[in-house]
Amino acid sequence: MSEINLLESVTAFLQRSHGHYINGVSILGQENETFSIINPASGEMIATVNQGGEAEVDQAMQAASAAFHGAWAQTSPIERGNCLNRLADLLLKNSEELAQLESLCSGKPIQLSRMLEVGASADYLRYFSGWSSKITGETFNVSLPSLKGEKYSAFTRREPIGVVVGIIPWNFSIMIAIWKLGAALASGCTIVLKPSEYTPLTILRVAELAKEAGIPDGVINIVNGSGARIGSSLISHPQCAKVTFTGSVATGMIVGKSALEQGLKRTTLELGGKNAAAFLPDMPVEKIVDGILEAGYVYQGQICAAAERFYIPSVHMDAVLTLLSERLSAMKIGSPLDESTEMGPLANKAHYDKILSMFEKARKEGCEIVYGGYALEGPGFFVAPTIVKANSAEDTLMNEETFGPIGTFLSYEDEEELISMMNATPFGLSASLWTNDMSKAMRMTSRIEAGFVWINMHTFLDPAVPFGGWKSSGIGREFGSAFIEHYTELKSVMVRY
Ligand code: TXE
Repeated sequence: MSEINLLESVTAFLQRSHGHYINGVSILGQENETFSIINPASGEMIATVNQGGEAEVDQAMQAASAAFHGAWAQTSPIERGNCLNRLADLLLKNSEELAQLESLCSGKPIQLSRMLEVGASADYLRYFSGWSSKITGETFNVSLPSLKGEKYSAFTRREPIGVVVGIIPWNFSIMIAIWKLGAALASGCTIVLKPSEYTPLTILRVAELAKEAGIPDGVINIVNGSGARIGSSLISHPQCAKVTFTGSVATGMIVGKSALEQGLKRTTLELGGKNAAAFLPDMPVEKIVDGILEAGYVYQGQICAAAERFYIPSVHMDAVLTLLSERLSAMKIGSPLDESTEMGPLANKAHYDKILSMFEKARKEGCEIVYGGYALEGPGFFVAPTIVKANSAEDTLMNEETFGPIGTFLSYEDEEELISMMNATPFGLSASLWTNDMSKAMRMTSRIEAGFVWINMHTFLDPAVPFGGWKSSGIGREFGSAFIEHYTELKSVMVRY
């Protein structure tokens, strides 16, 4: 099969001058500096974007604050939900344009862009739309003395926290932005988004659709630029009440520290990890391999919840790695714009270099590279999907997040050893157990230190189910009703009558 034809609207959008989206208007900003957007499948520049500075940060934060106290505060909860629903409709109506743009910028295979970046984003918006009218407090019986017959009552209100700064990574530039935006807007907050400098384009188009959906100006703003240049200005801005961040642990720590130091600003940090997938001995080899492919290799492994440490019963190890090598060698690697592509390039050059250095590290430490471990010839940032057999739990690839298509494998003998190896990490975002013995899986689940545990599946998220990390993998939860606590402040009101 060959590449799909790019829509005219995609080509036209790429040719525009890009900058920021503030108070309902696309602007270029005051800085002269631009940065390039590189198509990771070709290594070629496809657009440029103006770098933001203090002026754009201030303009966006002021616009978000004015909308928070003005138009958005005057929009009823039901109408806020209607706005999110109309935006979902428009995402679907413009689905192909958004998916093509995203695949060009991120290297995501087009089918995944359609399904996750657009389809799932619309579902998340619809889920959050329902919550906008269901955010409630509690009432209380008060035990204060009544000397002259006076009575008391008390209740709590959940009030929107204010202007939220959303810092977005490059792996799901629409969907993760929608997670933050949906939660903020449903709660009555307004938002300033800072996309990744690698993938800043598609969300600019989404902001235009938000205006078409009737979301008032200033409710959604976007400032583009490098994190190092504008990250701290956004966090320290007096109008910033909360920061919601998804990205690496290292940057998440900087963001969290800075938010605390800048006046105990609230944070939701969804960080990386070194997620484990464990297969119990009752699983047949074929099923184990299907599970590994689902858990570790979708979208080149560039999913924060994906598994990178694979624990296999020693009796199955050789057969599993042989079959997995066969399946990886049959995988169709190629253009993200080819509908039959199963694996595209890594998302950017810096990440590609990091993955190549991880291959080297594995070799230096004497790990066996069972399959892959090299860059593919030709243009673009392509690498082979890779299988590494670790020597021990101490190997770098059993401990450091690669965020790439590298599964690292270790065998185990018994359940106790397995649980202790799974938990021996400073991270705790997700884990999976694969077995037909449900009672064993349920007993083991309660001992796993992770914010999300799957049984016989991995990586799938649903807007109704809270998502977030234990330990160094984060603070706070997205989705479910759990998000409400993180986007509202609790106010207690007591009345004497
Ligand atoms: O991520 P960062 P990068 C991992 C992955 C990758 C590595 C680096 O292994 O190779 O991180 O990728 C903004 N203040 N993950 O550099 O730094 C930045 O501009 C405020 C895992 O892209 O975490 C971007 O918008 N913001 C991960 C966002 O933070 C700052 C997803 C994320 O960038 C900032 C992505 C600062 N000082 C990468 N510095 C996951 N697990 O989900 C940067 N940023």
